[in-house]
Amino acid sequence: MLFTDSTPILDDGDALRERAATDGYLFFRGLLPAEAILPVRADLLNVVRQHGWLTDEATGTLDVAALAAVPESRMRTDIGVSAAAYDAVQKLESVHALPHHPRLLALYNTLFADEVLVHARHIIRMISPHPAVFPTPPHQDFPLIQGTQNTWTCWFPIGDCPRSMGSLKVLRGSHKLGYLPLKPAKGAGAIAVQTCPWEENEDDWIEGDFALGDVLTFPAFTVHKALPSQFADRIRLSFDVRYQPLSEPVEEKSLLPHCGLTWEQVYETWHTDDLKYYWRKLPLIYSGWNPKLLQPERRIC
Ligand SMILES: O=C(O)CCC(=O)C(=O)O
Repeated sequence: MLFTDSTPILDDGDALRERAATDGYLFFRGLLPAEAILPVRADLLNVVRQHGWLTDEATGTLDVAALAAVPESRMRTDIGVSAAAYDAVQKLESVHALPHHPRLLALYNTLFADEVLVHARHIIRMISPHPAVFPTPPHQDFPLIQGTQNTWTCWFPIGDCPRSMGSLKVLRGSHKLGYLPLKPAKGAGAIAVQTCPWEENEDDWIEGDFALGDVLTFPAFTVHKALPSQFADRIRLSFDVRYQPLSEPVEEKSLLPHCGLTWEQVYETWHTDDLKYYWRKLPLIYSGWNPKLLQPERRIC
């Protein structure tokens, strides 16, 4: 089944909450303007080019042999490129500005009917055909992020991303299941929810061809996974970023960079100060971290 476009109810908080309570996701066609995304795409591909992997910018085609020569130990297999390339991406000011786009802030402000906290930890996937990189397995974000259960993931591609390029799909209604036991898995996060009877109904998996600007968002218990890419030589660029009501607890790792760098290192070449440490000015409530939530259970249902 295909995503329902919620653009017609974008400004109606009650309608958004009602639909999200039923489906466990919201999808918006063209929410982000091309002029907000294209400069970020250029910045990301510039990093890929500097590492010698890009052969065609328009399509995001890679020199597969050059990328495959990067040893697995130097890869960020959850991201799709080397750790060094990902550090360079995390230093980009444009990457940290995009999640604060007014259209995203307005969406979550309407959805939460509350002030919005943008998590500072943005994940920039650059899913590539490197042999150690696998499609993201079916999982819930809550064990990985914790804090309030009312944290929403926002997934959007940085360029067109049809299903054939490995876009994200969600299991409709799975947010109602609460926390699901885990098993180890290949792919981003390295965990998957255990196979359960609800997975047998393929019709409950909702998917779609994303065009530049389309946005998918879902709460912390919604099961989601990536489709396998049909392209042997293309990079899939996407953001997954997170938003929550400001008045609810946040786990402190959500405010750290998604790489080994410090914020001071991330900020080294920025031209503006507005977004530096923006969360320190906010009245945050912190929650603890429960490592047990990430421990795979042996029982398979
Ligand atoms: O983009 C992907 O492949 C994974 C994204 C994801 O798991 C998420 O948005 O939480």
